Amino acid sequence: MNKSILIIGACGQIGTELTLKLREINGEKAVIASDIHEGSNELMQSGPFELINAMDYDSILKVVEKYAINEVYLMAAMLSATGEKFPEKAWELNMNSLFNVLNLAKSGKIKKVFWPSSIAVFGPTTPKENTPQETVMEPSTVYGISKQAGERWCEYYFNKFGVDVRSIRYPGIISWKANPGGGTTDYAIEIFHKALQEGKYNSFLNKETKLPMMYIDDAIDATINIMDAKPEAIKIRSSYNLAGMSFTPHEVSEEIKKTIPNFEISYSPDFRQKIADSWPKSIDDSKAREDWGWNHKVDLEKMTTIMLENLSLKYDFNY
Ligand code: VAH
Repeated sequence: MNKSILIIGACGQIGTELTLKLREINGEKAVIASDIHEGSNELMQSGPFELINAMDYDSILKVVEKYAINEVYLMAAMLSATGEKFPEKAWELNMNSLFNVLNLAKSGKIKKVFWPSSIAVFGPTTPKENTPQETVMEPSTVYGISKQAGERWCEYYFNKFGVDVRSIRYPGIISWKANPGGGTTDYAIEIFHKALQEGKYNSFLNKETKLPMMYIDDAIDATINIMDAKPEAIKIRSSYNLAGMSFTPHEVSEEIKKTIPNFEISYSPDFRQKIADSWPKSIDDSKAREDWGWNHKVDLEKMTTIMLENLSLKYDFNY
């Protein structure tokens, strides 16, 4: 069957680069980007775009029917930090958008769904090192609660209605093309921009806050790999643990100093410190590796090089 793909939330940090990659693979006409507002010039010029409110079933259905969509990547969500400022809105967006897409699949209007979960499903009582696929999950953020609930609904729709929905628990995602939006791990992106713009960064997480992270290319590869896997390979229909690397603000600042020796970091933890403290330090993603061949490629050193090289072009910075 020829793929006709709809990406909801295509203008976000992951959605932008996922759209570009899927268009590279499948051709621009096969991939419809959508969001509640228009996106970057690069995204808007790369292929078809539709305005969709992810909470409005009819606005999604209209585009699904217009393009005979058979696969949906639902990338729209309110992330952890913003979700703590607007808890009801976060719950509404994160849950209603998921129900809309699961119900489209249940009715047979689409064949396959990707929905991102997050390591935010884990909470303060979860083992912090090498967090297992199955363990205690008592999330303490609205974002984490919505992702935990969403995982249960994905598994329910698969078991009850045969909906082919696949999911990954993303760690913090690092990228330079599209700005992040309201996450707790965003410090790991901001630090590179500030290092080049100002030579210093005041981190909103403290020095030793170790969190699971991943470079965007690995996250996009994992997303496409799990969607291309044979159905029988997907043995977990809630969501798969996924990990790339784990590091602290101190460790990433030391890596930056190898290129920008005078870079200075300071620490002023804010409300996001409590969120970060509730999350794991490292993740056991052996199930994803066993079931559908996941393997990350980018480590802290390589990620730092990529980020500084690309952002120095953007800021015209010679180091
Ligand atoms: C956030 N970037 O910080 C997201 C992510 C694991 C963190 O889900 O909210």
